[in-house]
Amino acid sequence: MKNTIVALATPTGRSGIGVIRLSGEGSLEVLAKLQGSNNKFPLAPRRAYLIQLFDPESKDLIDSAIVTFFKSPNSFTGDDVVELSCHGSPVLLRQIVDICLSSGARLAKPGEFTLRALANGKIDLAEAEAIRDLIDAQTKASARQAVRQMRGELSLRLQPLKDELLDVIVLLESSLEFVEDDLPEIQILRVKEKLTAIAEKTRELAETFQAGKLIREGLRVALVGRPNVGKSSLFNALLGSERAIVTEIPGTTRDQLHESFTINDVPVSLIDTAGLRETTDTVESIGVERSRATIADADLVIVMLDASEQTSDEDRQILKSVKDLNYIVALNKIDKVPSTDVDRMVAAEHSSLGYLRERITPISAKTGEGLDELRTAILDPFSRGDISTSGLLITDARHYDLLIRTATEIAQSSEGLDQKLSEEIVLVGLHNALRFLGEITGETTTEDMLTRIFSTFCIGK
Ligand SMILES: Nc1nc2c(ncn2[C@@H]2O[C@H](COP(=O)(O)OP(=O)(O)OP(=O)(O)O)[C@@H](O)[C@H]2O)c(=O)[nH]1
Ligand SMILES: [Mg+2]
Repeated sequence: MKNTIVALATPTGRSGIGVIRLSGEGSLEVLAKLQGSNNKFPLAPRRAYLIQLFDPESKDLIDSAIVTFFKSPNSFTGDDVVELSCHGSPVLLRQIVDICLSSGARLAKPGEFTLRALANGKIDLAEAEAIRDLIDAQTKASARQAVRQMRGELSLRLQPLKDELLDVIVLLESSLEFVEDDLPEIQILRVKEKLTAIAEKTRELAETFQAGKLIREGLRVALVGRPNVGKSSLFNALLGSERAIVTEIPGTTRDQLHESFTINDVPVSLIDTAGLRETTDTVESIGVERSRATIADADLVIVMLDASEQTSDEDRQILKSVKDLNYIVALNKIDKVPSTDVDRMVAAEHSSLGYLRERITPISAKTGEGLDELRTAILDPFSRGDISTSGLLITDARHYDLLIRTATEIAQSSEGLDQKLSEEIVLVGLHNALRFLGEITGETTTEDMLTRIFSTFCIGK
């Protein structure tokens, strides 16, 4: 019984139904306590029953719930599992969880249901992480990636790499054991070829992390510029709602506004900042100070200039302050000036500041002109022009790191063969590589590592 865990599987708060999940050998016993004297029939696994739940102390009826029993090992965790779909009242759900606790279950730790599934061999580590990622996904694209990984696609992709690596290891090991002399040159060449191919495939998979990270974590983009250039107008235009206050008075935005939207499946968190200028107004100056901090934190800064006015010292000051950061320039209000002037201005800015022409995007926050180009320009520095989100992507920094380490170990081993290092030394690197690949799926993951990974789960998963 001590190993029976319970948790609310749905979010706290009022809802139509709230699901409480029990896992462990005592799950049915806990359920029996909730049924009280009505506990007459044995539950057949995987069938839904409408069951009345009672407070074991007062014997009061507290709810009617739909109850499903999953018999070990045919459950998510591999244990006996009972799921109670109760009415979604926070008070009621709390009461039922409390009854489960006083009936011998204990509260599940974060991710403990998934950890049990892992421990019982129902899923591997990459699949467990995918469950977390699916639940945390912010966009359809990242949910799609998580589902692919959850269904074992990543593990499947890694298997042939592991098999091929193991082949090479076996070959080298046996030559150590049985061959008197060194491996013949022709065989060394074959081994090297194989290693190069494995390293290349590993690196290829690792490189999808660039797109994977983008769709999972998204970008923090800060809008800056001197007062009144139209930052809040652009903020609203990109969001498609009148979220920020826009007026012709400079210094309108004093506090920061954050909103999120997506560009090509990439979640973008956009921050409208107070205009950057020296000011004696206390409130505005705090806003300006915050803007500076936000800029330092952003993945990308959009510096906005006003095409209907001469570029001022203030503009230059702002451009100077971002010169070491990742930034693009939006030249706003082009609806107010003839297009030849816009071209002239872009060319002038380009030559005077020496930044790339592609970094200046002429737009009108008012008419919407140039906004598509701006969206492209926002992703450009991160995607090198091309992100394909259709294949399987590496979305987890842990996996990326392990793949890169695998590829590096293999490359070094292959060089070792060139330098005629002994097979023993070469083998050390290859064994490391195999271990790194194993860590992705959890075959060779240490207890510490598991604890760290599962601390990123929340309770009830
Ligand atoms: N014609 C034209 N007017 C614009 C455009 N974008 C903004 N404006 C006007 O410029 C003025 C300032 O716009 P805001 O969006 O409030 O400017 P801001 O940069 O947020 O200003 P602060 O918050 O004061 O720093 C408003 O009157 C807007 O209507 C544009 O593309 N074309
Ligand atoms: Mg504003």
